[in-house]
Amino acid sequence: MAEPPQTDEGWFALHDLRTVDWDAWRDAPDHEQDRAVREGIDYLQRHEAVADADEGVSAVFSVLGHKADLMVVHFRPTLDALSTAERAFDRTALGGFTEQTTSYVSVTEVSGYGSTDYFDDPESVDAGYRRYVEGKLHPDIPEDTYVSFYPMSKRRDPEYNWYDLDFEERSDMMSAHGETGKGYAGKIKQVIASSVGFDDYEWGVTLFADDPTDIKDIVYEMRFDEVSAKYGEFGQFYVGRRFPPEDLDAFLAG
Ligand code: 76R
Repeated sequence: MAEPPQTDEGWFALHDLRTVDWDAWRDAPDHEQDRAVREGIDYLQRHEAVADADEGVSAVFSVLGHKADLMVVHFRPTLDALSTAERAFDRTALGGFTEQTTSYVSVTEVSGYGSTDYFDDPESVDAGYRRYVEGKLHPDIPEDTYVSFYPMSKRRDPEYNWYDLDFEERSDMMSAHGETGKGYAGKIKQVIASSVGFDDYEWGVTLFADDPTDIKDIVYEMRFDEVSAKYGEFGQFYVGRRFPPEDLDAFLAG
């Protein structure tokens, strides 16, 4: 058997994607719309403030195109907390105007393809590296930002089977991947979360950027990295923009 990398896990993630029933929304009387906006803002503010758990982060995004209108992203310490957050949205008057078209469940992950010092003894690595790992396991979400979310897997074809490769070979490819990624320092923030055992692909990738072209550029450039070119398989892409809960009214009016 090829050797799996060591991993460490942090917060669990739920990407909750919803369409708005615009016909029902337009037909609804003012007082129902007002209640939906009020309860929606209250829900989003409370969850962004993580009033429902000890720690975590949440954010809401408007999504372009037909696949969804809204994406609510939650990171929480447990799957149970995510489940509670998901159900609480359904119970709001806003939830009644939405349909959950898809969703994605995962857990933030770092893997030991590089140095294994952190995995052998987290105390042995320097504070800067620990902060770096901590930021991956317990990410924040930039405020005024574009987002791209997509699930992906590593291929398991007879010719290209990632899970059959020697550790060394995978490690070399991941390090080349990391080098490409470093070229986007300051432009792209990525959250990599494993969905093995939780959802249909193996990872959920969430990219944040001030400039959406940087999202296009990194995904395109990485297609030429050996690891993505030979072993990457991708699900659907969702692109959107974060908005503050107080702007829910404007989102629904628009
Ligand atoms: O060196 C390090 O500390 C980290 C190196 C690193 C790992 C191990 C790294 C760096 N990534 C790692 C793991 Mn990544 N990443 C993606 C995508 O669309 C595509 O083709 C791929 C989607 C992007 C855009 C991205 C960005 N990465 C992973 C894994 C787990 C693989 C496994 O365990 O087999 C996946 C699925 C994945 C996918 N990666 C970086 C980036 C960026 C910007 C970096 C460098 C900056 C940084 O480390 O913060």
